[in-house]
Amino acid sequence: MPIEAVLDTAQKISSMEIRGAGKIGRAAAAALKAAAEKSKARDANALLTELEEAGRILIAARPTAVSLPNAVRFVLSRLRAATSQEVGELRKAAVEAAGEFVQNSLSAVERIGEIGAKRFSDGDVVLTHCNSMAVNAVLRTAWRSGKRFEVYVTESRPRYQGHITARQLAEEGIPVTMIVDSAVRYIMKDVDKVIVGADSIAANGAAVNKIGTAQIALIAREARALFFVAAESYKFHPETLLGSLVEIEERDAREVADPGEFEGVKIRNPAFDVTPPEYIDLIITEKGIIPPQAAIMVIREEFGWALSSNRR
Ligand code: RUB
Repeated sequence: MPIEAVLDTAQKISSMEIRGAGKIGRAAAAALKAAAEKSKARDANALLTELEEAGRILIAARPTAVSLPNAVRFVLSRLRAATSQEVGELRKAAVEAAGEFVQNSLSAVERIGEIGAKRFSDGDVVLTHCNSMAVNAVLRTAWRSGKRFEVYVTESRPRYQGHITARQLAEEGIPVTMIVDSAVRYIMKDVDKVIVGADSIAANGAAVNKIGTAQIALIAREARALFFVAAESYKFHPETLLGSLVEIEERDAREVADPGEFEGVKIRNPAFDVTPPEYIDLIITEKGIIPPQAAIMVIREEFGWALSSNRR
């Protein structure tokens, strides 16, 4: 029986109380840790079965951010690889793996901040979309290192995650201007660099991120502004190497408008879109800066073990 912490985390992920790909992955790892700690399983098999069930519940909470299944995979693979069949040992392995995922993930965000900050200069006009911890780490690190630039932030309808970004950057002292999403092309002539986060990076280097990202990339290309994606390596999607497509979440229409006020009108609410690699100048990962074409190498390096066996 899945424990409270797992159901609670899954609910918070699907309602977006916990949101943003990195946070979703860390929350899933923390929920597995709680599940392992509180489990009453008497043998190793029973514990593994319980945690696999918990993993399935967590993964089903939201479909697009691969950080979620990658976090679950990280913890469960450690259990499956454990040589000991002693339940206490296995529980310990799960708790340690979950803690490690969270720690690695937070360090990756900081490292992306350090690496990405070098790509920003005094006088830059930057634009970002939605709310990404990786992007904020880059801009924060650049600002704290003394670089002076300004940032345009889109509102990011329908959930207005841009409001969060605008407040966070303003708190840091960075000059911020907020615009409606549809003002991007009007503003782009003044913008030097666009930086966004990612929920998934496909094997061909395409970046899946908040709805609207792909059209911002198109506009940036037209205006010859650089387009950067900041993404930890657990945002790279292993199954895309084997032909799977990244599932794009369609959320409740009521996030867009009250359907009751629009009789005879269908309302759609796709939450993410896909920016093709041709529109991406570089991807900033914690391992370094790569062109989108190198995504396949990251996937092979990070997840080759999972792809070449059935220990997923
Ligand atoms: C959030 C979003 C973010 C990425 C990266 O979408 O698209 O750009 O998740 O964020 P939502 P981070 O608000 O629907 O979850 O860098 O924090 O992982």
